[in-house]
Amino acid sequence: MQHSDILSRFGLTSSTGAGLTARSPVDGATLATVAETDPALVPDLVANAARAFEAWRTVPAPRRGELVRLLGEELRAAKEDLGRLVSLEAGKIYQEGLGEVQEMIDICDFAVGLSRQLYGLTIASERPGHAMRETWHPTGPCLVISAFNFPVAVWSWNAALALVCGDPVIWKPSEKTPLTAAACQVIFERAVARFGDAPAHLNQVVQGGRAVGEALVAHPGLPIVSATGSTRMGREVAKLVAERFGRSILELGGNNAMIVAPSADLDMALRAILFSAVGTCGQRCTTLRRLIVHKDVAPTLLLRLKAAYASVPIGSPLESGVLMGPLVDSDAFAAMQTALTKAKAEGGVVTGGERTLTDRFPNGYYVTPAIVEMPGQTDVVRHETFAPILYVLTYETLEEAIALQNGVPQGLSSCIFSTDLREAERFLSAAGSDCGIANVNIGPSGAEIGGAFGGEKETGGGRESGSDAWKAYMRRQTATVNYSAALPLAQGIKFDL
Ligand code: UN1
Repeated sequence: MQHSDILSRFGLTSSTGAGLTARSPVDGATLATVAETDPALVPDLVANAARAFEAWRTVPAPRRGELVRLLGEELRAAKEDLGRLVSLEAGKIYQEGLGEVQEMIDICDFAVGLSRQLYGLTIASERPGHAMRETWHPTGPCLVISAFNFPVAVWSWNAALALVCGDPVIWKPSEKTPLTAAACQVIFERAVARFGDAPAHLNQVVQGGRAVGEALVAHPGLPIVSATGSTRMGREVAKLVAERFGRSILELGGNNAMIVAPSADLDMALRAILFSAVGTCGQRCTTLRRLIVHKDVAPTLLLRLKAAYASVPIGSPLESGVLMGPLVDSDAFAAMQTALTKAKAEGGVVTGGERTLTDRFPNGYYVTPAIVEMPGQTDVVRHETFAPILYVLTYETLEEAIALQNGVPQGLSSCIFSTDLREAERFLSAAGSDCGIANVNIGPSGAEIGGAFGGEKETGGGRESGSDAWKAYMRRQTATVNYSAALPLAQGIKFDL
C-alpha cells in the first residue's frame, strides 16, 4: 500500500506547503505538511472549550457515555486503517499499531461503564438532622499533551475519561505525529455526527510545537493538564500549571527494570525481555531498560539473550514478520549513540546497537538492539535513553536487587521473574519496588487499561486510564445539608448572642 493510500482513508492528503512536516520513520519520506496552530489563537480555542463545557457539564453522564460508546464503535471500524497510519507515522510495527488502537477501544468500553459509576460517598455527619455527601462534578476543559510513541492511545485514555466526566478536551499531539491526531479527529467527528446533539468543540486538536504548547499550558482556562513526555518537559509544564493552581497529570520518563531471580522460568523471562526491550524499538515509556540478573543465572540468560537479539527480524514496520522497526528520527539515533559511547566510557561492554538497513532505507534510522553489560548502576544507566538499549547488571541478594531497581530517579514500571512466593511478595511489598507498576512474571511494558497507569518520582506521579484515575478529571464537592430546625455548629462550638 502506498503512503498516500494510508492517509486517504481519513481524507488526509499528502499536501505540502507551510506548516509542520510529518515524516515517516519508515523511510524518512515526507508524508504531508500540516497547518500549525497560531499561538495567538489559543484564547479563542479555550473560549470554544469553555462554551462546550457549559453545555456538556449538564448532559447526564450516561448520555455523555453514549458519545464515548460511539467513539469506541468508530474506532473498531477504523482499527486497521488507524493501526496502519500509526505504524507509518510513528514507526511501530503494524501489530503494535493495532494493539494501540485496541487500547483505545478498551478505554472507551471502560469509560462507557464508568459513565454510570461516577460514585460519590455519603458521610456520617456529627450533627443531628444533617446529611453529608461527597459529589463529583465536571472540572472544566482538559489539555492533553501527548508524545510520538503512543500517538493515539494516550489521547484516548484522557479523552474518553474526560468526556464522560463532563470535560471538553484540547489536544496537542507531538509535532512528530500530526497526521494520526488529525485522523483521530476525523473518527471523533464521525461519533459526534451519530450522537446528534453534542456541543461543538468537545475535542479540538492543536498542531504545533513548543510555542503553542506553552501558551496552552499557561492558560488559566484549562484547569487540567495531562502531559506525557520527557521529564524535562514535565518539569516545565508542572511549574507553569502550579503557578496558576491548575492540576497536572504527568506521565514522564521511565527507567524500568526486571529482576531475574535464580528460580525464574528463563524461557518466559527471555520472551518477556524481548517484547519489552526490543518491542517498539525501545521507545515505550514502559520499555525494559535495566536487567538485574542473579549472578548464578546471568551467564546462561545472557547467552540465550544474545542469540535471540541476533535473530530479531528488523525492517519496515509495515511488513509482516518484522518485530522491530526504526527509531523515530536521526535525533533519536544520535541520542542512542551518545548513550552507548558514554556506557563504554563507564565500563560497559556493548553488543549490537549499530545502524542497519542503510542501503534500503538511507533516510530511515534502523538499528540492531543493544545489550550492554555494566559493572554497576553508573550515570548512563540511571538516565532514560529512548532507544533499544538494555543495560545488564548482576546481583547476589534480593535486597541488593531491590536497591538497584529503586536506585534510579524514575519510578514507572518494574517486574520480577521468580517462582519463589516469598521473593515475589517481598518485591510487591511496601519495602519492595517503588514504582507505580510492579509485575510478577510479566515484563514491565504492555499494561492493560483497567489499572491506573503512571509512576512515582521523576515519572511525575500522575495516574491515567483505569481504576479511579477518573477522579483527576472531576472536582470533589463536600455538601452538608441541614434538614433540622436547629443550627448546631461542628465541633460543638457555642456562638449564641
Ligand atoms: C507510553 O509508552 O507512553 O503499558 C505508554 C504500555 C502501554 C502504554 C505505554 N499500554 O506499555
